[in-house]
Amino acid sequence: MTPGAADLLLVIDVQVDFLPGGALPVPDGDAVIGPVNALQHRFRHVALMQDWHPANHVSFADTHPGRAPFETVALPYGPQVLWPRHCVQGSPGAGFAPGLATDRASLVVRKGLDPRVDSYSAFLEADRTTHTGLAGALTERGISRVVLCGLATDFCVLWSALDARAAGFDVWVVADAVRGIDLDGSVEAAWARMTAAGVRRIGSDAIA
Ligand code: VGL
Ligand code: ZN
Repeated sequence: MTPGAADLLLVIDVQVDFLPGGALPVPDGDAVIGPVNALQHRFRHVALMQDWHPANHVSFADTHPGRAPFETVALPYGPQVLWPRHCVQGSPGAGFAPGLATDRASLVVRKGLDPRVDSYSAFLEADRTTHTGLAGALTERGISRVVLCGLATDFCVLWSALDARAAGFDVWVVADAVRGIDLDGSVEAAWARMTAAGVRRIGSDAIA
């Protein structure tokens, strides 16, 4: 694939808290930084997503007395996995990973700002009603294909890929430029769901 004017590289949540040593580390998460930087040079359009939560966010285990990280609770919009506190607005952990190139991105979009609603997806919050505005921004720029990379394969990359498909974009995920959290086989399940939805898997060596 040779990226052109209608192709966008969407970099999901390559942030300090998702790297080894961070608050919600994705195993081997720092391994995506090199491939993501290399990919950015091949695209005219690059957007960076940032998980950006208030300190009292509903996805944090410590917002729910007696609950522990990685438990699931029932919220008005459905089941919610509880996470260690991560990516708190303005904190060092919410910053982009050191070494991540950020200078070529024309869009930086933050998600998860509503204290009551999580948003794994770059497009639609977990209430499945509130839009981030990203689809509109891409459509206005003439983007028809979204190529995803970043963290985490089984949460924010998965939901962003599914919602990009639902919004009508052609969607590819760069297999060597993503890493997953993997709760009970969730990485495998994520690939199956993405494939079933028509998301295509590609290696970064096939993008030039
Ligand atoms: C993510 C869990 C909680 C992600 C964000 O970026 O995949 N996962 N918040
Ligand atoms: Zn989060």
